[in-house]
Amino acid sequence: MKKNDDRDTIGNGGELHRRSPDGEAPLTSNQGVTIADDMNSLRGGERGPTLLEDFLLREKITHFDHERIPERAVHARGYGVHGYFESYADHSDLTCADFLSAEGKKTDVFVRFSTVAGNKGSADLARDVRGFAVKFYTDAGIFDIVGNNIPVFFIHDAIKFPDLVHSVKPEPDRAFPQAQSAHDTFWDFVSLTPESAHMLMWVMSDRAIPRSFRMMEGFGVHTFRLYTAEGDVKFVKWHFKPKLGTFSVIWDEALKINGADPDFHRRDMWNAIEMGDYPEWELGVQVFDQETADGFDFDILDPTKLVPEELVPVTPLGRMVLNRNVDNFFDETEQAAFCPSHLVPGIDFTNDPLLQGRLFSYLDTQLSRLGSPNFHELPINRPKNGWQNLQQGGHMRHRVFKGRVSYNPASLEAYPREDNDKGFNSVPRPVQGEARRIRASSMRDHYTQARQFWISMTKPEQDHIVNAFGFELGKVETKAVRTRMLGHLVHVHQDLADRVADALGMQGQADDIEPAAPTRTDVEPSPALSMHQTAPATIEGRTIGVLVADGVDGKLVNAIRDAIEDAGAKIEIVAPKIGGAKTKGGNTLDADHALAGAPSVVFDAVIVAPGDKGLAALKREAATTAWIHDAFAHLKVIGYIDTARPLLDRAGVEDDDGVIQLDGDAAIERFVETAKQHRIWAREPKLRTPG
Ligand code: HDE
Repeated sequence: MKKNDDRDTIGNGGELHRRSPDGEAPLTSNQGVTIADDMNSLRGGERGPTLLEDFLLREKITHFDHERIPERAVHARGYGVHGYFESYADHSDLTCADFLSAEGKKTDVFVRFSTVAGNKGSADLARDVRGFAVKFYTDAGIFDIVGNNIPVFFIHDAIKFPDLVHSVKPEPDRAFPQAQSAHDTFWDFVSLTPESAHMLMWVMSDRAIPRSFRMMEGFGVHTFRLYTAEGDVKFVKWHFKPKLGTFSVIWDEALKINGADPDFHRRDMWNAIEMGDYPEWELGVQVFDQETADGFDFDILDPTKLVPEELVPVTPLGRMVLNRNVDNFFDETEQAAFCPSHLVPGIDFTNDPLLQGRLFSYLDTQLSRLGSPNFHELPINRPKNGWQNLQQGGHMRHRVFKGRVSYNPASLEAYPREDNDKGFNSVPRPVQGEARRIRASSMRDHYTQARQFWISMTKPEQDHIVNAFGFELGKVETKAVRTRMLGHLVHVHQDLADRVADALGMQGQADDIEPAAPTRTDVEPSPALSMHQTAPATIEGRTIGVLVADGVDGKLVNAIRDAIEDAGAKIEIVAPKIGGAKTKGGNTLDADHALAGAPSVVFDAVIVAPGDKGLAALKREAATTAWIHDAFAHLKVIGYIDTARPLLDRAGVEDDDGVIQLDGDAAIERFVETAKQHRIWAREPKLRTPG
């Protein structure tokens, strides 16, 4: 796929400039003065001092000095892409939101995926929640869903957010660890904040180490309202479901990917879009009314709770396709300003106390980050349907408004007027009660849904949760924090608590913690929460690494390539050197990677198909053994040719359903079919002691 280079605007009517379209434009200063010499500053004498009068030097350096803006306080590391949303139908029975008003109606979107804790330069595969922020440029104004890939959150109340974030960020005295929750302050905070129990289950699960942004669900988290033109109001939860399914990597793999390719997720997204393999999600809502909400045994305003899909299924509304990379990371992604308060008619908030705080926070943070109340004038933030009002002034005003009137009411000249019919109207709702700092008694049960999450997991998913708690708490130096945390896990599920205690070697040391409300033990498992139980059998969007060396059978590689591409995946060739390998027939097979630069962790499944000539050289490399061993340990499907078997033996590979000798077309087909299982879970107990 070739990028569409004919566009002359950045998304929103901002001009898109090639720096010199015909290669002939002169280099100028910011004031348009042509520059004669951009290599030498103005000096008093050949070896003399630089002169202050050199305005060109000062302009260039000053601009450079101010290149950075404050990174986001949270979600600093992120990656943005453009696309569109297409409504499946006229959904006016549910909402009068314009972008959902007709079948096939398309609305441009800009989506930014992010990690939460790490700084802008941190690695992509940190164990963390992923931000999933979508800006819809609707014909009725900007609508932002600023969500996550996990449907619940750590805390009930916005007032705790700075504390949560301070606790997970690098500790203030030592400034480490970076992008990690595995340290004392985080676990100290959450172990003193019982409402975080449910979220901790998700964060300790493999959901927190996604395989790809393309393979993550997105959730609006809070309950919102949709209303129709007739005033019919419903509650909703937003869901984005990825077409490729929801998949994750394994923790040991995540650690190694961070070293091998800290940009793994952003590279994956960039490459998929450049190849025309556009990521897609279905946007849907769980819809329910007040009466249904009243029947739940949790409060729909509580952001630490989800509505199980078995109780209220997701109604599909449309699809979101991401099909264009940004032209400039800073201008678009870095300057994108998402705010949960960006709402359009047809949608409204609820009293979720976390959401209420967010409605203040995001606008405020944009003022500090982008430095001006005019951030909406930046091309990436500008509503595509236009905007006009009576506000004026402020740093970096772009638009020039004419006329005398910047107030309302006015009679001196025409000016933009309110429209009560089409305009945004809040859903009328009673508000009463005493002003008090109080937590709703309906939000006291912290453990029941955490327990439901645990009992909904498959055995390998449970094992990984135990291992993650073991890893994280194992990094906590303060023993009292570990025992306190174990005390909470007892209320989630005794098995979980026992197994984590065992993983830590701290059996019987859980603190006795009095729960605010007892855990309900009658909840049913919710299979929708399990990635394994909902995984589609597919290798679409995946990358298979093929390790080759001189003497490789070119025909075999072509047959492998065809079979894998037919299944919607791609192969990448790994050779001892980047120059590629000589085939049996004497041609050169180009390599995508040199072995030293592409450990098997960056692939979804692997094939070992060296030629006779290169076999000895491969055998000598420790990297070969590590490549194969890791693929095996990460439960990947391994295809190999007969002569490569000694390499597999040396790497400790034992035969199982996922180790396949490629001795013909049928075997290649079997490789593809087996790879669709994603991992060979049955292999895991042989390789890792579940906690
Ligand atoms: Fe955020 N959050 N948040 N958050 N959040 C920010 O806004 C905040 C919360 C989320 O790609 C900040 O522009 C408060 C929940 C995403 O640009 C900041 C509270 C959810 C992004 C902020 C929360 C999110 C942010 C930092 C508790 C999931 C990245 C920079 C009341 C529903 C958006 C910025 C992007 C970013 C505040 C809790 C999602 C500081 C006060 C819950 C995806 O304003």
